[in-house]
Amino acid sequence: MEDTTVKLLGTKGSPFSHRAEVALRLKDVKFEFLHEDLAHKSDMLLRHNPIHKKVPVLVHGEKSIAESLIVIEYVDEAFEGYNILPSDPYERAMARFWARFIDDKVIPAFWMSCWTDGEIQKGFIAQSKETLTTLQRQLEGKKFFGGDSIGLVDLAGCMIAFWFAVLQEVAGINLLNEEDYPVLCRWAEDYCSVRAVSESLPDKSFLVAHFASKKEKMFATKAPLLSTKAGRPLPPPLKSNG
Ligand SMILES: N[C@@H](CCC(=O)N[C@@H](CS)C(=O)NCC(=O)O)C(=O)O
Repeated sequence: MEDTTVKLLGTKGSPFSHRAEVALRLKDVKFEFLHEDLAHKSDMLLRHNPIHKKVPVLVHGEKSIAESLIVIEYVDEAFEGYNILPSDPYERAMARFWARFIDDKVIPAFWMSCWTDGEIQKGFIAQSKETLTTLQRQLEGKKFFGGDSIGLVDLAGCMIAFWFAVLQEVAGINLLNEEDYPVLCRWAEDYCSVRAVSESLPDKSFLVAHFASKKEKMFATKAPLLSTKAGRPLPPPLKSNG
């Protein structure tokens, strides 16, 4: 008999794992969440994602699918029920465009705004404001990026909805706020109150502690500098042991 079990290799603190988890919950797919310790990656993770060695990885029977946006699309196509992507080809293309915009522009600019300082930080903050303003415009007249219910772009934006507040608290910046981005902030609340989402969110205090310790380690290392202040290291890529 064909193996059709579904396993998700992830970490609770990872926004990328969260994307995959929400997709499975929206589709009502029964799955087993296998928690990865990214400091000691399991053989299973290395076997199923030998290229990137990152979470999430969806293991569906004998098949493994890596990269969160691809996992979401796979889940949407492989299982019946809730539609995560729109059925109209143009709308699907647009959803993919904005999901990529979040990964390629919004997240990197915000991330670097958190972990740099001086003139370099100013540059990233300006970029971050621009990308958040552009994204906010996409929400005009809509409850979610997907319309009345959440879809690909909302899942792609989960880090903005939940993780950004934690990151800016730890980094001591105030980029995403009610005054400048009322529509995005309202969306973030609506997104986090969807059941499939709230069931998949990590504990906020756990995340604060996690990123605070990461920040401490980051600034204690002698990594290459990306700072106008001597002694500040270049931040490592987003990684979570959560
Ligand atoms: N582009 C990937 C990013 C995944 C990612 O960065 N995962 C982090 C956890 S948040 C990870 O596994 N890091 C392990 C490492 O970099 O070694 C996706 O969308 O799935």
